[in-house]
Formats: sequence, C-alpha cells, structure tokens
Amino acid sequence: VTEHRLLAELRQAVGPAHVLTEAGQVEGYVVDWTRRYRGEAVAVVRPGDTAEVAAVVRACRAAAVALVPQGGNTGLVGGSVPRGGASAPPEGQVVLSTRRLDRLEPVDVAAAQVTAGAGVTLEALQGHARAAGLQVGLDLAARGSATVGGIAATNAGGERVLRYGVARAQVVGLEVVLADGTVVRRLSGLVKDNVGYDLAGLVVGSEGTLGVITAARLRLFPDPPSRAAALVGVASVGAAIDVLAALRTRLGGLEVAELMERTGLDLVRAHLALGQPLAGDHPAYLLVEAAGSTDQATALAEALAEVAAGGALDAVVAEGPGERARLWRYRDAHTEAIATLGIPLKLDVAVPLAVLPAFLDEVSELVAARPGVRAIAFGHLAEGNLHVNLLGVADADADQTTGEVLGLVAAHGGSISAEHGLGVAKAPWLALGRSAADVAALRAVKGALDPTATLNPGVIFPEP
Ligand code: FAD
Ligand code: LAC
Ligand code: ZN
Repeated sequence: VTEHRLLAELRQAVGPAHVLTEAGQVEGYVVDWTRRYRGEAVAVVRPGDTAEVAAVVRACRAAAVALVPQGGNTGLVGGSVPRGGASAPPEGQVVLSTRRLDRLEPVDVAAAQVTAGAGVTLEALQGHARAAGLQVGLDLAARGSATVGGIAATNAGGERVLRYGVARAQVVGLEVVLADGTVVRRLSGLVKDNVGYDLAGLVVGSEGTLGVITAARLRLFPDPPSRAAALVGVASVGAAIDVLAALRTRLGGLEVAELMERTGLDLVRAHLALGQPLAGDHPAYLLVEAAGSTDQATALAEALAEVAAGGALDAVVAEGPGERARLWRYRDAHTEAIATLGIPLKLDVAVPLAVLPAFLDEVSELVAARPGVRAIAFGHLAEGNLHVNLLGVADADADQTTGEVLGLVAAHGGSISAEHGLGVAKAPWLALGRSAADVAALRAVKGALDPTATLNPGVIFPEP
C-alpha cells in the first residue's frame, strides 16, 4: 500500500514518463559498472529540475524508503545502485537519476567559472569550456559518462590532480537538495565567502549521503598552447618515482604522471590489438604530460635526456592530439581491459611515495600466497594513488583479502580510499582509515543532516 502511494507521489512529482518501473527500463540503473553490485529498485525517477528533485526526496523520506542518487553510474565502489540489507525493504529503494539535470550555463570567462547541472557529463563540460578558450582542471577515463554531480559527490581525482588538484579544488559552489527536501544554493561563484561552514565543501565527497547535488559552479583554467606527452620505460616502480622527481624540478608545466606495469600494459595491448609502444619491453612505464606557453615537446625531451644523464632511457615524446591520444590509450584502457578478465577486487588506495615500492612488494607476496590470484596495479603516481586490481579472488576470500591489503595500506600511513570513495565496497573498513573520534564526528554530521538515513544508507557507514 505504501509502495503504491509512493509511486503515485513520484509520478506526481516528475511526471509519469519519468518514473521507470519495468525490469527492462530499470536494468541499466540497478547494476553498477563493475557488475559486482546489483539491487532492487521500487522505481527509477528522473527529475528535470531542482524543485522536482526536492519533491522526490520529500516523498521518499515520508514513505521511509531509501533514495540512491545516481549520475553516470561509473562509480567503482557500489554506491550508485540500490542494495539489500537492513535499510532496504524487499521491494527495494528509489534510484534518483540526475541525467536530465543537464543544463550548461554560458562560461563566465572573466571569473573563469561555469555553472553546470549535476547531470552534465564531464566530456560535455570539457567541450563547453574549450569552446570558450578555457579548460576543466579535471579529467578521467570515464569522461563520456561520469557527471558533474557524481564527480563532486565522490570528490573524484583523475589524471591531472598533480597540477589542478582533486574535484574539491574545482568546486566553487554547489546547489544541494538536503534530506528534508530543503534546497541550499551556493552558486554565486565567490571564491572568498567565509560566512559560516563550507557546506559545499562538506557535500563534496559525501557520496550521496548528505544531499542530492543538483548543480555545481566549477573553476576553469587557461588551456596552454603547447602540450606534449611522453611514455618512459623503466626498470622498476622505484625508478619511475626517480624520473618523476627529476621532472618535478625541471618542468613547471608538468600535469600528468601515470604509472603502469608490464602486466597491465600487455593486457591493454591484447585487448585493443596495439603494438609495443617503445623499442624495449619494461617492468614499469610512466606516462607524463606537460603543458605551457613555450615548446613543451622540446622541454620534455631535454628534461628526459638530463634524467638519463648520458645513459639510455627508452622513451617516446608525442606532440599533437593524435600522437598523444595514441599514448593515452595504453593508460586509459586499463580499467576496461581488466574488466574483460572477470570482476576484480578493486582496491583504490594511496600510500606515501617513499613506501610505495615496498607496499607493492608486500601486495605481490600476499598474491603469491593465493594460487590463481593475480594483481594488476596502475595509477596516479604523483599522489601515490594505486589501483590494485586483484583477479581470481574467490568470493569467500574477498573480505579477508581486502582486509589484508587495506591493513598494509594503513600500516604504511596510507589512505584506504584515495579517489573512488568508500561506497559500500569499503564501508566495513571505515574505521581502519580514521580514529574513533574522527568516525564519531562523521556520524554526527550524517545524523544531523539525514537523521532518518534516507540518503544512500550503507554507503560510507557500514550497515549494522
Ligand atoms: P555515479 O557512479 O552515478 O555515483 C557515484 C557516487 O556519487 C554514488 O555514491 C552516488 O550516490 C553519488 N552521486 C552521483 N551523483 C550524485 C548527485 N548529483 N548528488 C549526490 N550524490 C551523487 N574516478 C576517479 O576519481 N579518478 C579516475 O581516474 C577514474 N577513472 C575511472 C575510469 C573508468 C573507466 C571508470 C569506469 C571509472 C573511473 N572512476 C574514476 C570512477 C568514477 O568515474 C568516478 O567516481 C565518477 O566521479 C563517478 O561519477 P558518476 O556520475 O558516474 O557517479
Ligand atoms: C583510473 C580509475 C580506475 O584511474 O580511477 O583509471
Ligand atoms: Zn584513478
């Protein structure tokens, strides 16, 4: 009975055409990108503006049905799809898809900012900024589907953090529908605004647990006229860190430093039928990119020659969008190539660079002790951010294995979730990354802003 009243209210709120309930219609919204997580949805609702989002939130709260905000559904920790557990009634949860909130305002060139609806894809935003002579300071391989709201909600990192910082550094303001259906709007674009708590900053990285983001105001940057990338083959991860250190002091315009290993690169080569990128075959590879107003290809080549110090460094420098894209394919296809081998345990972690090689050795030992398991690690080297993908882990051993790897991360003073969030995947390990006082403060914030646990229960905080 409650369910039918809720459905009627949702139809009233967003129009019947935007309340999806048939299995075929909801399928793409109830399974996550990795295919590890799947749940039941009472309905998928697709509101078209902020007032409709607020009406949906109020209806779900009144019916005591949990609401799962969803953008592009590219999240890798299971937070964007409905789930079972104590908070989910058998008929499921409501998925609120933001994809119709796709309004792009004109770029404010003088402020170098833009306001975008939560459902705008990163790729659309990038094109919009470029047309105004500016660029977005954030990029990631899921750009075609990942949305502005999802990027803010996960505090996404990606491939340009080295120069521009994580999503939090891009967000100047947000419009958010809180769990009680009220709307907080901070889209003035004022970078200096110290009136009370930074509510937008708090919602960034909250993974849909504190509010539904309906729009974001983002910083933009000049797009330097010269850009060049290089792929460098090295003998070890330690050597890759040495090259990074040398480039840091030599290249003011360094934007990218991505780490790959031979296993991952070979997998991508097989998946996309690509040739060997360098003359030789190497245990590790570093993809770097620099941008600036002077000739970056020359600067990069000279810096690499200095790093080699007369020795032999196997590297290729690429200029122009086509050549650079050729190198980027080896990097950006990693997640997709790994997914063809099954559903991996995906552990997105960060450790200080000084202990990163030791950490990887320890992961190798842990893997060697598990016959049939293999690890593919790659990631954003400058932040010590590794994506450890473990293939072949039995379901019964998944929690044990996750706990052991995250335990190593914690022992090294690292972060158990560098950029993807905790979602439901890592919620059970929340306390491994934070002190008891810290977790209590996090719970107090959640309890104050969403006392009925309407928004994304089971995400960040483990279910009892
Ligand atoms: P979704 O997957 O839909 O949702 C993610 C989380 O945010 C969920 O908890 C959801 O409830 C919440 N959420 C979504 N929209 C809203 C909203 N409007 N209001 C409130 N909560 C919301 N991530 C990185 O950080 N760096 C990378 O380099 C990177 N590369 C990737 C590459 C590939 C191939 C893939 C598949 C994923 C990658 N990701 C990366 C992960 C993912 O793309 C990011 O987490 C992205 O920010 C998610 O955006 P989305 O719109 O798809 O969000
Ligand atoms: C990447 C995702 C997995 O860096 O975060 O490709
Ligand atoms: Zn990443």
